[in-house]
Amino acid sequence: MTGKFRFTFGPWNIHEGADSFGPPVRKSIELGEKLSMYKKLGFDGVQFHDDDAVPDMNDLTAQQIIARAKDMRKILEDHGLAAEFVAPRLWEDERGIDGSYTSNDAACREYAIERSKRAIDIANSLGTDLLVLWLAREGTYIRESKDSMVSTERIVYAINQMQGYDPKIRVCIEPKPNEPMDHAYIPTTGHAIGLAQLCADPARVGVNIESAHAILAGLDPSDEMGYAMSFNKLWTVHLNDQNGLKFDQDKSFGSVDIRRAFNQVRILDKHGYGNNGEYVGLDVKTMRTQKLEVSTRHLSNSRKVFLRLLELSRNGDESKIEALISERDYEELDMLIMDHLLG
Ligand code: XUL
Ligand code: MN
Repeated sequence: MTGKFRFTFGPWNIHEGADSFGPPVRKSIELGEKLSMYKKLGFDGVQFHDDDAVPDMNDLTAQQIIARAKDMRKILEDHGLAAEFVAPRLWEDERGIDGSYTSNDAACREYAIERSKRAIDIANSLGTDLLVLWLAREGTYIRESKDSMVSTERIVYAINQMQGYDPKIRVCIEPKPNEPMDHAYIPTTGHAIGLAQLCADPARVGVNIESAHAILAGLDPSDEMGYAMSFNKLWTVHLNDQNGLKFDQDKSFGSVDIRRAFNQVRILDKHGYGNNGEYVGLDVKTMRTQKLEVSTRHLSNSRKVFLRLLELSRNGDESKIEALISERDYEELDMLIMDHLLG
């Protein structure tokens, strides 16, 4: 338990508050202004969608995209920030309506792979080898619309194309069981790690575990993290919280279940997460009710909660814990943890 943690978030985590039922409620903040907030909020790195870094990239040539990404790298350096990863945003384009890599339309599948290659170019230009794939629409609303075996093969094919395009790129799948789709094809960490074994270079496929996504799958995020770490495949995380099985809430870390958050911090710290350069990423959204002036508080709050839980985790009475485990006195262990968390 020695690691020092570095934190990241994506610019989409400072947002205007629009939801499925209502318009934006806060004015947009330009990327440049957002970047100037990172250090003040306690963050060292930026998570990017490809078009966060290079807007309107579908209208640009590959060379123009690389040039603009290099300009962005300079801006990051001026702010003392690093790029953690780039994620191709495939789900907003009309060619992604029925999925991207698993679309039934070959031209749409081809677009998705080409766009992913451009995202790899952006990652290289920004100085990161990490590509996150949130497989947003790779799933179905009705079972009969796609074949799950063919879809699995198509996702593998797409990842193989990326691995062939860049022999260094690491592809990091962010599993999520539903939303926007009824059922997604890669809903859990286990699915992502299983899929890695089918790829051309399994060692370059890992996972990004989002707390809320694991909870939506009915799973415990800390167990998912431990599972991924046992394969050396936890390359980033999206810490947040989620109040039960409903829409993806992206609530501040620990704001629903502090003990569940404690266990995520504990498993990460216990097994040296961060020692190979992994960042602690957040994927949190402020409440729609919040005024502009305080619409970044969820970020600094989540980081603060992580660090306070880290202190609690490191100050735990480990020998007492060990003794209670060996006596199989889990009721007392339960109370020991509760006392520790309640202070
Ligand atoms: C979607 C989600 C995304 C990814 C990045 O639920 O979590 O924000 O993290 O594309
Ligand atoms: Mn996420």
